[in-house]
Amino acid sequence: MTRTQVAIVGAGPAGLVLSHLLARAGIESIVLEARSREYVERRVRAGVLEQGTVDLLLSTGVGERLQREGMVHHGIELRFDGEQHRIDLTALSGGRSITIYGQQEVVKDLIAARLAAGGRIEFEAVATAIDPEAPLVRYDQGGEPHELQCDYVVGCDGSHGVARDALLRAGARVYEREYPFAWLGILAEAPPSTEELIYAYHDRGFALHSMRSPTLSRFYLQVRPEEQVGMWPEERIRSELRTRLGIPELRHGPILELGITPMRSMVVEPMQRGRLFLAGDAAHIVPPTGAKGLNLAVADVRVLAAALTEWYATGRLDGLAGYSESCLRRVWRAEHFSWWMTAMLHRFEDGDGFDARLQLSQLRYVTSSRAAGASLAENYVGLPDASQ
Ligand code: FAS
Ligand code: PHB
Repeated sequence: MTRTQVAIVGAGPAGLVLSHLLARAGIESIVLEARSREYVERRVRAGVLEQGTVDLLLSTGVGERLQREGMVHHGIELRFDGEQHRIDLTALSGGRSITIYGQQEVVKDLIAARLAAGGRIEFEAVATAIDPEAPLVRYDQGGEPHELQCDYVVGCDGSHGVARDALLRAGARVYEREYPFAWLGILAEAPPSTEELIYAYHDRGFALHSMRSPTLSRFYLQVRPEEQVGMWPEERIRSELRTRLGIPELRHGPILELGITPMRSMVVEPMQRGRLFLAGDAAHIVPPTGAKGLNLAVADVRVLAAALTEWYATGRLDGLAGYSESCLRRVWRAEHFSWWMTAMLHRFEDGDGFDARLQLSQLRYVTSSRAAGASLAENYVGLPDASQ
C-alpha cells in the first residue's frame, strides 16, 4: 500500500503533462503505466501540436528539444479534383501556427523531465480497479498486487483503459459515432515530398501526407474498417499514395511502421464523479482528420492541474467542480471540427454521387471564401479558450 496526493493512470501525453504541471505546483503524484518505458517512447501516434500545446510545453520548461527539432508550419494544403489550394493558417488565424513534432518525442521529453526531477512513474504497472470513493487504485506490477491510496484519481489511460469503465459504472453517459472507414498509418524513412501537410480528397479515398522530420514521412490512407495491414504490400501503398496525393514523383523509402486506426468520435459526460476525473482519450476520442487528439488531452490536464492546485492551496472546490463543464465546451468544438473535416475529405460509399458533389462544393467554398478558410484555420491551429 502506497500513498500519494494524485494517482494518475497512464503515461501518455495527458498523464505525463498532468504529473509535470502538478509537480511545478508542489503537488505529488504517482503515474501508473501498463507498458514499458521503451514501448511508450516508441509508439507512433499524433504529430501535430497546436500553438497552445507548444506554448504550454515551452513555458513549463519541457520544450527545449521541441523548439530545436519541431517543424513550424504556417499552412496546410487541400487537394481535390486535380486542384491544389493552400490554407494560410497563420494569416487566417491572427498569427498562430502549428508545429510538427511526434507524440512519442513529447512523451520522451516528459518522461525524462519527470524522472530527472525525481518524479515517480511506475512502468509495467497495470491498474486493475479504481475505487473512486476511497479513493484508491489497485494495480499489478511484477506479478504482485498493489494498492495506491490518494486524494484524487485521474484516469489518463486512453481509449482502452479502466478509468472510463469506473466512471460509467458511476452513472456517466457515452455519446458515440463510428465512421465507415479507417486509416492506414504509414511511417517511412523518406524525405517528405512536400513542405506542408497535404490533405487529399480523391475518388479512391482520402490521403494525407504528413511528416516527422526532414528524413521521416508519415502518410495515411483511407481504408475499409475490416482491412488488415497484410492486404497492403509496399507497391500497393506507393501507387495509392502517388495517385490520391497527385504526386507522381513521390519520394520513397523503407516503411518503418504500419498500423490501422479505426475512425470514431466518442465523448463521456460528465468527465468526473466524486474524486475520479478523466482526461484525454479516456474521456473523448476524435477522428484524427482534425489533428486534435493529443492537443485535447493536454488542454484537459491544463484545466485539471489549475483546479487541483487551487484546491491544495486554498481548499476551494470551484475549479474542480467546474472541470467537466469547461472541458466539454472545448471537447465538443473539437469533436465538431474533426467530424466536419472527416465528412468533407473522406469518400462515402454513396451510390448516386449526391454526397460527393456536396463535398466538392464544401471544398471549393473553404478554399475560395476567406471567411470559410479562416474558420478552418482557427480551429486547426487551436482556438483560444475564450472562443470555445
Ligand atoms: P494515450 O492513449 O496516449 O495514453 C494512455 C496510456 O495509458 C497508455 O500509455 C496506456 O498504455 C496506458 N494504460 C492504458 N490502460 C492502463 C491501465 N489499466 N493501467 C495503466 N496504464 C494504462 N492522433 C493524431 O492526431 N494522429 C494520429 O496519427 C493518431 N494516431 C493514433 C493512433 C492510435 C492507435 C490511437 C489510439 C490514437 C491516435 N491518435 C492520433 C490520437 C492520440 O494522439 C491520442 O489522442 C493521444 O494519445 C491521447 O493521449 P492520452 O489521453 O494521454 O492517451
Ligand atoms: C500526423 O502527422 O500523425 C497527423 C497529421 C495530421 C492529422 C493527423 C495525423 O490530421
